[in-house]
Amino acid sequence: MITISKSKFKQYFESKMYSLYAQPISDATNEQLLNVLAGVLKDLIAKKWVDTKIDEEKEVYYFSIEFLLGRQLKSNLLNLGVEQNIREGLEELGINLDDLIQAEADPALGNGGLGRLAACFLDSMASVGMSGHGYGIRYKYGLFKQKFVNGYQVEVPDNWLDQENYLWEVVRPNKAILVKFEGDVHLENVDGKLKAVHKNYIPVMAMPYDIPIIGYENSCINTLRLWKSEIPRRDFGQNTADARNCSASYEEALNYKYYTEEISQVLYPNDSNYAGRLLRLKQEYFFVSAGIQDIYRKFKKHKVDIKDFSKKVAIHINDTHPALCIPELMRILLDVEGLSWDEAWDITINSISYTNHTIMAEAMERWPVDMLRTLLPRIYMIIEEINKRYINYLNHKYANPAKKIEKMSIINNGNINMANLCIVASHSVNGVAKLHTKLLKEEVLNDFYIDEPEKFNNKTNGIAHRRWLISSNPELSDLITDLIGPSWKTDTFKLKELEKFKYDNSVLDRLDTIKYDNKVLLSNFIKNEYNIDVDPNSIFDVQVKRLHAYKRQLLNVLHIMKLYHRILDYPDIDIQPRTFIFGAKAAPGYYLAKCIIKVINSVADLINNDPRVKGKLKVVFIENYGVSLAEMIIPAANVSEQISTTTKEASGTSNMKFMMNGAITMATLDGANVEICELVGKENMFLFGLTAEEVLNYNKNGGYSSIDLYHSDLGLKQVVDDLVNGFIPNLGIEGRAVYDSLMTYNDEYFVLRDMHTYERAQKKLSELYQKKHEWNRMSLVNIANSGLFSSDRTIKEYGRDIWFKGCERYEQINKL
Ligand code: NBG
Repeated sequence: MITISKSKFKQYFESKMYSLYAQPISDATNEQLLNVLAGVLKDLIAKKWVDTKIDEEKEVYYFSIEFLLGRQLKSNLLNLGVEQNIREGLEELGINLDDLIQAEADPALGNGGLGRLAACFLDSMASVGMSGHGYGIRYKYGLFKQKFVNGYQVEVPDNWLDQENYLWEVVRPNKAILVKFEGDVHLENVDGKLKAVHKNYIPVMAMPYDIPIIGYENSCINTLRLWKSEIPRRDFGQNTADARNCSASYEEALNYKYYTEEISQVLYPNDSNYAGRLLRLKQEYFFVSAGIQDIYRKFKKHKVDIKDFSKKVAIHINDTHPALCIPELMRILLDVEGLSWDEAWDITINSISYTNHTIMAEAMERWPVDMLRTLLPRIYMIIEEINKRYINYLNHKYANPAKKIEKMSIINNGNINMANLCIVASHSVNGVAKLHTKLLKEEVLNDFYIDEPEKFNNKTNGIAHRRWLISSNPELSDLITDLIGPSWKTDTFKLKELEKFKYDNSVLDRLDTIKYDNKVLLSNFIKNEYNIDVDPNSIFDVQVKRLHAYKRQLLNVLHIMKLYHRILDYPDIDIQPRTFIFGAKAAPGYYLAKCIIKVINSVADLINNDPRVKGKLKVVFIENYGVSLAEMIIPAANVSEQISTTTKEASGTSNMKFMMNGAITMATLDGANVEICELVGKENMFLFGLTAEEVLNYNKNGGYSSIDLYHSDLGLKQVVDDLVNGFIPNLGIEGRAVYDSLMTYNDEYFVLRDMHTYERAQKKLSELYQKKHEWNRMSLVNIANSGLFSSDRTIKEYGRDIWFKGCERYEQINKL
């Protein structure tokens, strides 16, 4: 929280314009105005930022290969509590703040839920006043921009740094760090002790770029430190005597430059999928090594005994991508500090905690031993030793250890299993929603759970309600404050008080008007971008998330086809008009996902241009879904489609955002939909589909035949056949590929199996929408019960149960 008067602000703004651009305000472009505004804000927070860095009793470091930040200006203004004065000050200078908000680049340094969760966590750590910082990579190119050409996804590079520097970052060359790749490692006798000596390595410089993370109306400003890879500068003050000479010839120098810069060049566009590529491994070690060395350097300044490291430092591994934190910390403790293995191991375990984000086998990281050993020889030695000792432990503990070793060892069949490494070497393993954690304990990680049950815990995900409600849905936020006062903004459990207005029709009507206004805004956007007319009175039924077979956008579109056939068969049928809205990027190499995009676009073309539909159905696929679009789409949704195959979606987080904005959830009992259901009750959402037990049972024992189902249900057969019989124009081999996934490959994700109950639930929904007050009552109940999903709650639980457990600050965090 800072205070600044309008006149002071204008003064600062003008002088910043002169110092940065030597020109009057009237000559400036929006980009320049934005730079100037960010410059003024950075000046205003500078002192507080430095002060926050004065160390707390214990600090949290959150390592994540993705941070999907979204635009920062609006959220920074909100958190600093200065939006009003700055808006008015700018207005007096003839500048519209909203234009500047829109002009900001949206840094897409993440794929989906995992990266966005990391960004919400940063916001919450600062907002609850926790000293918690992020470490990641400053990718030159973020997630690709998506365009549709003839209904196909085309990927365009996301050159978000076209201005060289990011608005909010501060580069700190004096904090650069050397990261070593390849080379040879020998154990040498140095001063009577066996030490690892790394020679002939390739040095890469990690340059830190810091972004301030501003807490909500408090004085806490944390840091997200993103590393950029560079060729070491000549004045780089590290001892590089053992480094390989990579620049002997001109050509070698060029190759070397490429080798170093390539590392932070581009974000892997994969979601919930294991890339398995050397460059990815380089990225992982690059930011982990830089981060751990950075923490160690800071720690040494305090002159605290190294044995108390874990009392000062909590290191969190967001999924397995930063798993090399473990051997890297061991390396420093062994090779730099000279500790014994047992001492180093104790410190490492006590410092490190790990979150698992998926149970899907294709997302599990397994690095080939040869690849890792060549790229990171010392790190490999350490992993090998961890594995050796762990197998030893299993051998002693179990009467029949062979089976255990097969499943639990870290190195197996020439691969290093990164999840196993994380579990063995951390003091806490958590899942991200109740069902997910249960599946980890009882299925996927059952052997580990039996071995060390106390390590396992659940932390149901959350979202930054400041961005996803206060900022992106100001009308709703004002209504809530009108009704129950402002305290919900810092304590979202207070939203519960809204329930007392359940039967107040005037409140329900206001809710309805707000939703309508948001729908108008989205309709205007759709009209401008795609020249499609959508009726804001129709149900806005939304599915926005990455495109993945398990998320079942296919189920949604097949159901749309069913509705379409019904309208064709019964032209006078009275059905509630609906606008189906999709937003989804497919990983560039994920063929089936790209085919599904083509199917949805072709169906949209067919339906939107058929006069017989008479506007009862519209299908809109919004291109390039990302954080900024989500901020507009979610507040305008009536229906939130959360229809993954049960057991497959670890949590989901858009489900929480929709709920908080008053959408009703159409859901399988998967991920955090389970918690939503516990909160609002079955009667305030629409449930369908196989249960987790049924899915597990099919997976284990078989017994499902999509072909049998197809032959026994004519309506189902019709829409499946549409994929290949020419009924949908402009659909060629993509329709066939999707058809095959259902028929030839026995419908792995039970799309056809769940169609019947889905359809029934959709019909019920459609009928209910016509009863305005009942619908809005459900909407209100959803908002009122969404308080649990603030990521402030999630972060406090991490603090209480994982990061600050057993230390003095624990008590404090408990009270937050
Ligand atoms: C994703 C899950 C989501 C979950 C987010 C955040 C990965 C590996 N996992 O269900 O699929 O909401 O993580 O926890 O990206």
